[in-house]
Amino acid sequence: MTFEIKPYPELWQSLDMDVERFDKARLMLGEAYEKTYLSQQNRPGAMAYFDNMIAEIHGGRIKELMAAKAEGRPVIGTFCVYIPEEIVLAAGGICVGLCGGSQGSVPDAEKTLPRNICPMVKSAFGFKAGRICPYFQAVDFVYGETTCDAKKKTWEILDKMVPTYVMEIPQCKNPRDIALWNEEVKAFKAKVEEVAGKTISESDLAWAIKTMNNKRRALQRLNSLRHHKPCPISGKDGLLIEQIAFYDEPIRFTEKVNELCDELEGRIKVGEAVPTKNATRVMIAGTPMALPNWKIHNLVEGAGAVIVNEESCIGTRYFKDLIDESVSTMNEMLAALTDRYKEIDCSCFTPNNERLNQVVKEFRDSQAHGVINYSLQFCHTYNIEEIRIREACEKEGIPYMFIESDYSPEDIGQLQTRIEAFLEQIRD
Ligand code: BJ8
Repeated sequence: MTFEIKPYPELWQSLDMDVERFDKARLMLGEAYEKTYLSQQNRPGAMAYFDNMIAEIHGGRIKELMAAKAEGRPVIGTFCVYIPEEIVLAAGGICVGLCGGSQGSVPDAEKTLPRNICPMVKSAFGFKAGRICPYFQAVDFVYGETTCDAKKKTWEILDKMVPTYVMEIPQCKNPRDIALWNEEVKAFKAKVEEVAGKTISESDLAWAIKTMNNKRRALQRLNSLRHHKPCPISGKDGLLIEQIAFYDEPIRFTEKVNELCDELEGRIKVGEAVPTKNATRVMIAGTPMALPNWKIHNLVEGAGAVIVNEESCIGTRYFKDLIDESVSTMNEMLAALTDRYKEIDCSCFTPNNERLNQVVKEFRDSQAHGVINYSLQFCHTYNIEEIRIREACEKEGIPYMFIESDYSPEDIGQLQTRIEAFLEQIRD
C-alpha cells in the first residue's frame, strides 16, 4: 500500500495557507517518506506509531493544536533547544519546533533574505513567507534567540509576518552571563503567562519539569539501546524519532518511545541486528537535521552502514541533561532550568571545550567506528568549530570526516563517493 500524508484542505484553508501548493508538497513528502523509511527491512513494529505521526503531521496533530488554542492554551513556535519548553507546558501551552529542513521552502525565503545564509533559517522563514507550513500558521507567536547572526537578524524580518520575541542567549558562560540568562528565562515565563492568561504555580512547573525529564529519559534510553552492538534499529528511525520529539504531545511521545525501547530490548536479547550484525557503525556530530532532512542518513545507511548516535540538537544535545527535580520554590526551579539549559554545548558559545569532550565521549559510548561531523552551509560557528573537533578526534585516534552541505540534491553524487570511501576506510 502506498504511504500517504493525509490531506486536510479545509483545515489548511482555515489557517490561510496556500493550499494548492502545500498539497503538492504533501505528496512529495509522502513519496520521500515511503522511499526513505518504508523501504527499510526489519523495522521494529513500534515504529508504526511514528509512521502514523508523519501521516498525520499536517492534520491530526494540527487539530490537536487548534483544540488547545480553542481552550485558550497558547501554541508557541521555537527554533532552538535553549527555549525552556517546561515553562510553556507549565502554562498549559504547547511548544512546537519550527526549524526548517526542506529545500522546497528555500526559494520563498530567498525572495527576501540573502542567499548565502544557513538553509535551516531560510527553510523556516520560507515556510512562513510561502504560507506552506500549518505549524507556522497555527502558532500564537514565535520565540527566537540570539544564538547565531543568521537567526537573530532574521527575527526582525519574521516579526512582520508573525509576532516574534527573542531570548538573549549569552555567548559565554561566566557567572554574569548566567545571571543575564536567568533573567531572560524569567522574562520568557512572564510572556508565556501573559499570553496564557494564567500564572504558573510552583506545582505546575514541578509537574512540567518532571514531564520533560521523563521525555528526555525515554530518549536517553533509546539512544543507549542504539549504542548496543549489533544495533537493533536504524539510524534513520532514530533520527525520525528525535525529529518527531519537537512536534508530538510529550506524555504520549514518552510512552511510545518507551514501548519501542521495550521492543528493542527484546531484539537485543535475541541478537537481532539492523541492517546486519557486522554493519559499520557511524556517529554523526554537528548541526541539527530538521525534518525532513534525512540526506546524510540516507547516504550512510544506503551504503550498508548504520548510524548509532547524533551529537546534535536534534539528537543528544536535546536530551542528555536533566533538570534538578529536588528544588521546590519558583526561583530555585527557574535557576535549575537555567542551569540545565546552559549545559547545552552549542558552537555559538566561546569557549566551547565541553563539546570536544562530549563528541569523544559519545563516540566511545556508541561503539562507533568513525565520526562524520556535519555542518550546514554558511553556519560559521559549526564550520569553524570543525577545526577543534577534528583536532580532538585526531588526538584520540578517532576516524573522522567533515561534510558541509545544504538541502539541495546537487552534491549527493559527490557526497556518496566521499562517504563510501570513508566507510571503506573504517570498516572492521
Ligand atoms: S543550540 S545548534 S538549535 S542554535 S545551523 S541556524 S547555528 S547558522 S541551529 Fe542551533 Fe540552538 Fe545551537 Fe542547537 Fe545558525 Fe548554524 Fe544555521 Fe543553527
